[in-house]
Amino acid sequence: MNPLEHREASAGLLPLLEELAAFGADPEGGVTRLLYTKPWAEAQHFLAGRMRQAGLSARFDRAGNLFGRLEGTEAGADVILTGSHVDTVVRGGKYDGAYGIAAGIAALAYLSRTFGAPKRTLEVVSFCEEEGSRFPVAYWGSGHVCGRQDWTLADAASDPDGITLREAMETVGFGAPEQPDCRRSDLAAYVELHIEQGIVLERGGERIGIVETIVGQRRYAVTLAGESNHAGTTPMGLRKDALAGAAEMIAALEAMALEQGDPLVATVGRLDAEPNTPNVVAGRVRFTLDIRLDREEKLARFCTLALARFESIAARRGLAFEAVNWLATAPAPMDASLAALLERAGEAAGLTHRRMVSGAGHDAQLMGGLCPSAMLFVPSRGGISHSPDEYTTPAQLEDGVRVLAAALYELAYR
Ligand code: HGY
Ligand code: MN
Ligand code: MN
Ligand code: MN
Repeated sequence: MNPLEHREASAGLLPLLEELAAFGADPEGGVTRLLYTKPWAEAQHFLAGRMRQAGLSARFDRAGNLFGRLEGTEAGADVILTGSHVDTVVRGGKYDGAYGIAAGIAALAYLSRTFGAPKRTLEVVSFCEEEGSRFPVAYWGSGHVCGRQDWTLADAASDPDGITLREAMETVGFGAPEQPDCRRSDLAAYVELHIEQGIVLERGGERIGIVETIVGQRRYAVTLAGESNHAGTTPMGLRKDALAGAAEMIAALEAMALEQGDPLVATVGRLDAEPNTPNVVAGRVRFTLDIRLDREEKLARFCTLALARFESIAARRGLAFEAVNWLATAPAPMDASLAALLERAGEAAGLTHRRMVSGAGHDAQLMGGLCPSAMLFVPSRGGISHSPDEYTTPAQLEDGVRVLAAALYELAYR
């Protein structure tokens, strides 16, 4: 067996993915592993153990990012990093994020076992948070590694139960000033293996995808304040109904997005009405806004027009309107030479491949501002993700690890 075919790279991957999925397994199906919750902490400490078992040293930084390290022989050489995020959405799948971490651990263990110590140090990271599913902040892990995150948000951001990010972080033992700083300046490259979360590969029949650009993203928290009132005695014309106002805004947003056309997407994924009671006109509504496009100026313009439309709806209805911008990422081009390396590795493994845009946001989007970064996709069945039905076959999962191992070999051993 020619070790350079890296056929053994995925040894241990599948059981590791299953064990990881148990942390936050939702009785309704899927996985819910939100930042700084008990399942999150248990998963990170479990992964630290698996990294050490794989012969890596493991350490946490102040935000709870976990790094497994395979020391290189060339002192002072910058580090080659792979990995992804350990957090999930509510009732998400078992592959989003987790696959990139498990694959990185499997690949580093395989490379070390097969080729010994690398010239350049290899690390696999389990970023603490990427989704923005518990707190309005997203990319809390990679954002701090890149120096693009703001610690003061830890006190400004609260979850739906009113717990601040800092309180949650300290509850699971992170956020202490004496803990290692998150900022890295010693990275030569970042390569992230991830499920596609879309249907392009399955439709095209290719085995792997090489990401050229990750779309830009804006996230807002919108608050509408009207007047709670009696559902039976308040005439329609005298209401300041925050829920009816939100409904008009959401319908207007969808119409604007359809008019703009693909690939722009606009989503209201979370809505909380107060007092959320059948016989009370809603006095306050908070909802989230997630807008994405691969063109920065068009994305910014769409957001401006949408928020202006919301303001005019609110004014007409006598509602107070506030939109707080929690995330603004520009479209992120991936590193061309790393993309070419992944393509060559795919060819060498005899896998069909295509270049593509990622409609999903990823840690590589932020890492690309710090060091040359690239992303490798494997197919998602039916394009489904952020759902308990997220699925990728074992053979497809193993394809990805083979290509990742080949790319890491080129980057760290040659
Ligand atoms: O929302 C996203 O695109 C990513 O999965 N965080
Ligand atoms: Mn996700
Ligand atoms: Mn992800
Ligand atoms: Mn993502």
